[in-house]
Amino acid sequence: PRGSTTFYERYHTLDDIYFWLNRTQQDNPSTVKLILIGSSSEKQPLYVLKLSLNDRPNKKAMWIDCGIHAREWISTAFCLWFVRHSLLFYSQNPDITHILDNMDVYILPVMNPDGYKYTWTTNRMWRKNRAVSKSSSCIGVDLNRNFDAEWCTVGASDDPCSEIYCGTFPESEPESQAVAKFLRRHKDSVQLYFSVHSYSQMLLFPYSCTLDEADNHNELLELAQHAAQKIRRFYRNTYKYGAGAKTIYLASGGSDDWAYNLGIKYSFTFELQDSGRYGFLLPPSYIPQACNEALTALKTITLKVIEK
Ligand code: ING
Ligand code: ZN
Repeated sequence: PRGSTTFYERYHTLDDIYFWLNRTQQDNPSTVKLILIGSSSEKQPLYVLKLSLNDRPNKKAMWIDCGIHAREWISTAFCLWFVRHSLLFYSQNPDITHILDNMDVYILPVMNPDGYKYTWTTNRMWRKNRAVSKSSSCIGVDLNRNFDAEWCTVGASDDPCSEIYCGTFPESEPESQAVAKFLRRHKDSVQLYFSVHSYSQMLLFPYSCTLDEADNHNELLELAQHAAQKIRRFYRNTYKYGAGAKTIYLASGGSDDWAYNLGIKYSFTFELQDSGRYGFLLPPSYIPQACNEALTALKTITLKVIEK
């Protein structure tokens, strides 16, 4: 199935995704690199795929992570979709060509491999990672509450049994620590950060951890607004947009707030389809439109940032 369109219109097991990562690298040896950035608490590898379609000097970069929450399968499907789109349409589609001529892309398709695997084998609605707690028999930390952004102050819990458990300290989890270390090392080149979730159809930006506005709030608002308008025009679908705290809810320890405070001034969390009918159980037949909507948003924002 790999290589045919239909592969990207289905959800895939963790083993399938590891196989796909290797094949994608092997089939594109000059443009795709696999970077091992760490491993999960159950020792699954965390692979980042680096797309570098052109070797201009001093290129900027963007980061995309998917699958931070295990049950949000459309998120991981989007990372695969993005890679396919990039490799297939570079030098065909002017937008993706312009983006990849100006930027390298780091893509982490499954930030939470242990949780993702668990949603395939045992509990489809699992959200957290699968870390064992010292103080409780409950399993798992919410990786999007484990970053060092007003850690565990609001919209997070210090109860290991909670779905929004923040962990024992910021970056206590190998998955969040691997991402944070990688981005700290690459922060001078990484200009854009995207974290992909579902569901609720929103384009969010910092802050989620406080009601204070980000320094460049108006700029982020305008970027998100343009992206939402494009989705509405092309796909007749509605996405809300705004700072996380006012648009979805106050929540500390999120990756986009942390990346923003690190200095990545264009930092976004996308909540993909749908708006509640299927929720996390989005049927595979919705994958193409859901991914194309997110792709439209990502491209709209990135093209505008490149022009700045
Ligand atoms: N939503 C995000 C969550 O982790 C979010 C919303 C974004 C929180 C940014 C904090 C920072 O709760 C989903 N669906 O997971
Ligand atoms: Zn999520």
